[in-house]
Amino acid sequence: MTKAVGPGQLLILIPAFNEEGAIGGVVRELRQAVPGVPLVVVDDCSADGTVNLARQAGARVLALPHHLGLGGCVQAGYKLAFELGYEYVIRVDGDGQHDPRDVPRIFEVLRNSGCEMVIGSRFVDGSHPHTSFARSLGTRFFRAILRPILGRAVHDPTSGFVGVNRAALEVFSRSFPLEYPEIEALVVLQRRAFRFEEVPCRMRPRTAGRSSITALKSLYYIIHVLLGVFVNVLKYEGRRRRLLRRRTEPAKAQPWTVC
Ligand SMILES: Nc1nc2c(ncn2[C@@H]2O[C@H](COP(=O)(O)OP(=O)(O)OP(=O)(O)O)[C@@H](O)[C@H]2O)c(=O)[nH]1
Ligand SMILES: [Mg+2]
Repeated sequence: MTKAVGPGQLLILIPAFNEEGAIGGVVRELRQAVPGVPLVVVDDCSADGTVNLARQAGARVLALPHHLGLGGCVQAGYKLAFELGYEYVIRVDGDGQHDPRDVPRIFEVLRNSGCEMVIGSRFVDGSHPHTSFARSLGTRFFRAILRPILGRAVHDPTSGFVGVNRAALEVFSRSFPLEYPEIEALVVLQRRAFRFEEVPCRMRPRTAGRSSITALKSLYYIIHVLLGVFVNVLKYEGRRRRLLRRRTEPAKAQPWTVC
């Protein structure tokens, strides 16, 4: 792959796991929506025809040798983009739920707002698209938890339709939650005083493949992400206190020196 040079360079990252029913269409739609923008499908060791279909449709494929799960899969893509020198990365899921026609708007806000992260949000304009009961309950719950932590509202904290700039890319290529990464990633950014913006986006129902978030997994999801969020908050508090202590402690007396 050729190295990206100069500012304004965008890479589209598509995590995919067993998405042979959708991946070809996703890549083709993206090529229409953002012609000329490089597309990389990060294949999470799929057991079906995802890799071949993605290539046939015109994407580059980073084929992981082992299954890493969604967070590891996205982080592998972030690392690649960072190493190649890209300025911006927009993640679009390989299941066809994100509408590629929204990518240019996310990119525009990413470039012009100076925010480190731009989230394609289902709910920002007050609309209530059809989502499962468990999913909408989880979204409400995490909205409430995140508000005091982030110091502002976030409407769609579980959205995977996310653009990042190079500063966030650098952070995420070093540290990114392995499972259910979207919510924890927001807390990781907040610890660095990074800003985010939400852009209203269409979200389509899945027409092929299977969602990772089954009813039973929703409970595991909530407990797992809650723990991750609090560990991140505690880490941040610990670091903030140490910094404050260092600033307020009187300077240690210098040992006598004989001249
Ligand atoms: N399920 C799953 N998806 C993965 C994994 N690794 C990469 N992915 C891809 O990550 C994207 C998001 O996965 P989804 O299961 O659709 O998760 P989601 O979009 O948050 O949940 P839904 O709204 O229920 O679809 C898809 O493009 C998957 O193909 C993995 O280990 N498990
Ligand atoms: Mg999905």
